[in-house]
Amino acid sequence: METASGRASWDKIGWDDGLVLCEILPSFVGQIKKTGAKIAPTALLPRVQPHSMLDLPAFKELLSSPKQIVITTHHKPDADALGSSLAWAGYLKKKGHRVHVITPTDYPRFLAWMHGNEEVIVFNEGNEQQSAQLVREADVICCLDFSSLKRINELGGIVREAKARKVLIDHHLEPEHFAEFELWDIKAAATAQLVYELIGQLGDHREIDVPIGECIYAGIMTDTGSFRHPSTTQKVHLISAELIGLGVQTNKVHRLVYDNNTEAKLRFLGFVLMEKLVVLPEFRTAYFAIRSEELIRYDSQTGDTEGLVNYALSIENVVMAVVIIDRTDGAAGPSPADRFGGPAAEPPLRSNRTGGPAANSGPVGVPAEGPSLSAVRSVKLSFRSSGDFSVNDFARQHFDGGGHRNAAGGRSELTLDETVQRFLSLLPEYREQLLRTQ
Ligand SMILES: [Mn+2]
Repeated sequence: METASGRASWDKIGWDDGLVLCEILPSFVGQIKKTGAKIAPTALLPRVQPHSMLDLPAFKELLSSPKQIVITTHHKPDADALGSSLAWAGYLKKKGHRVHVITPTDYPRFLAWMHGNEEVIVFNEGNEQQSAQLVREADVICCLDFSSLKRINELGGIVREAKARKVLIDHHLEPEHFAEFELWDIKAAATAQLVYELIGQLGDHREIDVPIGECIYAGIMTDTGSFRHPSTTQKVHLISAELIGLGVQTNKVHRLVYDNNTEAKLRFLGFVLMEKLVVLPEFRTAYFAIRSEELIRYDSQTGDTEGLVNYALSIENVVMAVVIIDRTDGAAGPSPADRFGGPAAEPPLRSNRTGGPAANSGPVGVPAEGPSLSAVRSVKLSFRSSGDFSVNDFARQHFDGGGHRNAAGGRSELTLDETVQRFLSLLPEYREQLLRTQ
């Protein structure tokens, strides 16, 4: 990943974001705490331009008359991706624009409360033609919370070719620079923070109402790991305070996002922690290996396996954690984003974004309908590490993946059992490295 110039090539980022700042930095911080070294966490990130500012007068001019606007965000949107998109959409609609939000894929059901959710067009749920037409006809396309067009799957090529003026609003590393208007700041805690600030810079702070504010708050809350990651600056708290002042009920947003588990998801978590967790103290490693029939048995939905790997990494003395999931993908095979997809290693089961608890779920144990004849067997791996042990190197060398030093994804075309055997057979080679990891 490191190039000769010492600059990292981040082109293999494939896992769902927010994590760049949220899940990697804490491990740096852990490292800093342990060594007592006084290094700013950002000093450990690759040297990149920290931000690019929008040409505000030109941008104001662009939005000075009603436009057809498409907003899109990354594969398997998280709360910041969807929240920033819907907040920006809510604002643009108030300003008289015609706005469509298109997501490349579905997203977790705990985001369905967001204002504007019911109008979201999910590209890969049979809306490919409609989406392509909207993108082709748009005057302006806003790309939020991702920095490379491959993060939006097939939609990427359509956006690239579209005649529209393109706008990037993002906080991830190394943007592809495909947009004429870039508001990019890796120091921003969330894209939702950038949206909040941009609306203010456009002189429209008063347009931020409670529904828009709730979406912004959700993005900031989740991307900062509930205000605990190092990205949680004074500014983040000040913005949150202003949102509270506007009438956003932060406890309500927190509850909607975090206290909205299905019974099946919790039982799945219980099952996995009880039955599937394997701890290998001799390698300071812990892993879960999950069968596709287990996902079906617990009616696993998009987002349900998110964060699982962190339970394994939270074990005292463990420095490498892995979730290995047998998933059967659709005929098209894994998407480019999935290919390196860490936390997004979910089974391609039914969409559930509009469902209330179990609203569109069949009884537990009933397999999801979907492509099975042409399905491609594939096993996904999601890696986390702490300290200087690089799961990026590990995943790249052995599991056709990569990502970042402390968070990476990978894949295997072997069966689940064979993949586990292969993983275990690699550990002795890394034993010394794992043992000396700080
Ligand atoms: Mn984000």
